[in-house]
Amino acid sequence: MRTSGLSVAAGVLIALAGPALTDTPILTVTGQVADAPVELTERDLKALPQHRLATSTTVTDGTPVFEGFLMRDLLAQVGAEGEAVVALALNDYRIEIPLTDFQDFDVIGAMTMDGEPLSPRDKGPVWIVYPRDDHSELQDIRYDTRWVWQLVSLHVQ
Ligand SMILES: Nc1nc2c(c(=O)[nH]1)N[C@H]1C(S)=C(S)[C@@H](COP(=O)(O)O)O[C@H]1N2
Ligand SMILES: [Mo]
Repeated sequence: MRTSGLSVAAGVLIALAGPALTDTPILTVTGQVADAPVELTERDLKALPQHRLATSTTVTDGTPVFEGFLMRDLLAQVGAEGEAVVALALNDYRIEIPLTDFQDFDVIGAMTMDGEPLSPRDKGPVWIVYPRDDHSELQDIRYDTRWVWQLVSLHVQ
């Protein structure tokens, strides 16, 4: 059987485009949003403006560079209205975060660290990251607990 040159070329182009952005939902937003529940895929989250942030963390060495969407952009996109979100992680860890955090600081839903996708095995696919090194008030246990990794859902209330 003869392999089509066209399909080989298409395959090479797809390979060069990098890993496929899966259409599996990875983050759910519930509660006080325009049309709950909102299921977001990696593609949806990557379509938001991407923001880069270098910061030390309490769980990594050095100063990794994180990239992802601004939490306020995500919440605006889904029409969130309320006082806080309850962030829930894969391991059932949950914590309430006041929405003012996302207005006052450029908090991101990080999807890459040092250019590598955050995998669900290690803090991914989404890790809430605060610009800790830029604001001394963020270097506090109250904020450390809001750095939820393996984020699964946000409930707006
Ligand atoms: N998914 C998830 N995120 C989490 C936690 C957790 O248990 N699961 N612990 C939180 C707490 S209590 C703190 S202080 C910071 C740092 O956690 P660690 O110092 O226990 O590693 O991450 C936060 N994010
Ligand atoms: Mo903690």
